[in-house]
Amino acid sequence: MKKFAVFSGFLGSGKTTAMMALTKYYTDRHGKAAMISNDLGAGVTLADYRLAKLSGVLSSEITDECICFCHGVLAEHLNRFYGEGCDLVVSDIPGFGVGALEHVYRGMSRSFPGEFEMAPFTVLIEPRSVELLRSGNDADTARILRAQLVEADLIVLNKCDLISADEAEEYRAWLKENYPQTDVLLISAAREEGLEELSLALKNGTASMREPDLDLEDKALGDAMDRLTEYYIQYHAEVCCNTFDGTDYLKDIALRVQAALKEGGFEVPHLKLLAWEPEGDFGKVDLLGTDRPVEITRRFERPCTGIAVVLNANAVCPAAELDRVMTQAVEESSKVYQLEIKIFKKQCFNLGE
Ligand SMILES: Nc1nc2c(ncn2[C@@H]2O[C@H](COP(=O)(O)OP(=O)(O)OP(=O)(O)O)[C@@H](O)[C@H]2O)c(=O)[nH]1
Ligand SMILES: [Mg+2]
Repeated sequence: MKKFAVFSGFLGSGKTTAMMALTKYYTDRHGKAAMISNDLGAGVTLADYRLAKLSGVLSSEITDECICFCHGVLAEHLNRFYGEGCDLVVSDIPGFGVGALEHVYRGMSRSFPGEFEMAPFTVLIEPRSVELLRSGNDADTARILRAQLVEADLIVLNKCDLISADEAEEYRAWLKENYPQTDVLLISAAREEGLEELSLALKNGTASMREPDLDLEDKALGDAMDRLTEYYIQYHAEVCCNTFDGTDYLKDIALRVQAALKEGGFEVPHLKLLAWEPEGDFGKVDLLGTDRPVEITRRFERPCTGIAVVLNANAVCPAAELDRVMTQAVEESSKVYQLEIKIFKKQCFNLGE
């Protein structure tokens, strides 16, 4: 079997966490699986792929292009995994993933007829996004969420650990009623719950290859995408004496970025802060909005002396301003923690430019 599925969903909905959990679970119980991390950035290794590697998940990365437009490269990655005995490969998609059915599912079927078996097009959503939709909100985020869900073959409500079982069922019923073409599964990727149902849905299901009524020219949707700025930095940080708490250091940077963006009236749907020691110990901190608490996703197990750091941000903020905020936060935190830093790579670009 050469099964392939795309995981779409809003920034921070848990695609990477779910792909990592599923890949491990599926490999343990159903057959070998792998994941592809698809993010934008020129020739760099981004946080999600590094996280998958540090977590021991079979994975690869496509960074220079969206899988919508590089079918040959995607096919190479898929064939390598299938050649290694994988039955299932899942990939995420950068930006908001809107249009993936046409560009990836039908596109791959046209480029490589009959070669890959398409599993249901899977869209992840988290409870607070369902709440936003239920409120009838018409802001950018709600428009993007609706455009994503209309395309879905399978909706996965993630982060169910954050709500009660009754609420989860209520949300499922609402999603089912509003998107009757799909199945709706409940999972908690972080707690590795609901993965059997998800495995079976991907293993046994096939993509509908529908052509939903999707207005890709929707100006508001395009404008919303254009407002997003991506930031990437990779550097090395070494303490001058003794050791330091790598997790607290990442958290300190996140708090500074959060405060500065909030003060400027900007938003940050997802800031990822990942750092690791040469022996493999690592820490990860996430920020999912200026109004939400900084989350410690994984703590370093030991005190740090020298770490490699990758920070990725998606923000609704002009590129120059985001660059300034991020650079200042890194400099200030590094000073407080008495770290000498050496920057290897930095990129900041607006998706609309
Ligand atoms: N409580 C809870 N948190 C989760 C769950 N899944 C993911 N998260 C957290 O949500 C945040 C974002 O998760 P990611 O997997 O990075 O989300 P993503 O969709 O890949 O984000 P982008 O790559 O920015 O699009 C991280 O802090 C995760 O730890 C879950 O099931 N429950
Ligand atoms: Mg991700």
